[in-house]
Amino acid sequence: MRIFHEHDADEDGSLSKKEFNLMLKDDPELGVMMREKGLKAEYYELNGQDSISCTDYLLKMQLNNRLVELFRMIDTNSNGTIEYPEFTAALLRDDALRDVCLLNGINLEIAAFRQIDADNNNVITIDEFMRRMRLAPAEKQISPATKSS
Ligand SMILES: [Ca+2]
Ligand SMILES: [Ca+2]
Repeated sequence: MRIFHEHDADEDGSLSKKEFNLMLKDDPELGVMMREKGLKAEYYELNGQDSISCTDYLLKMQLNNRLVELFRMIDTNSNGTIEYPEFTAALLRDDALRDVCLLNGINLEIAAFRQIDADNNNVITIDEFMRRMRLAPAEKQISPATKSS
């Protein structure tokens, strides 16, 4: 990830928000690549971090790869959005979506679809999906037993 290091002015292995945005500006293709992986600069900002390390960034790209794969798997008619029937079908079909929902604190008992469909227009876009899903199985397993409340 050479471009990452090129923008790491103080060479501490991480980029500040400013450096990160400069990197995106300097390399529009990187932005396109991130976009393809459902990763927007805003997601990085939403982390509330002051800087991001190269490792973290690559991990995030990987995590997003998995989420984008999942999104495409749910979107069975490949129109780029998840409609309600696709969502319910995916929940019934296999555990992947169920696991991801539970991992991200989505209550499957109460209108799970609406919890992801942020603007309530009855379709889930990749943006809404990525904003809501911060964790993917195998990246970080949260044991339900650790939550006491
Ligand atoms: Ca669809
Ligand atoms: Ca929506």
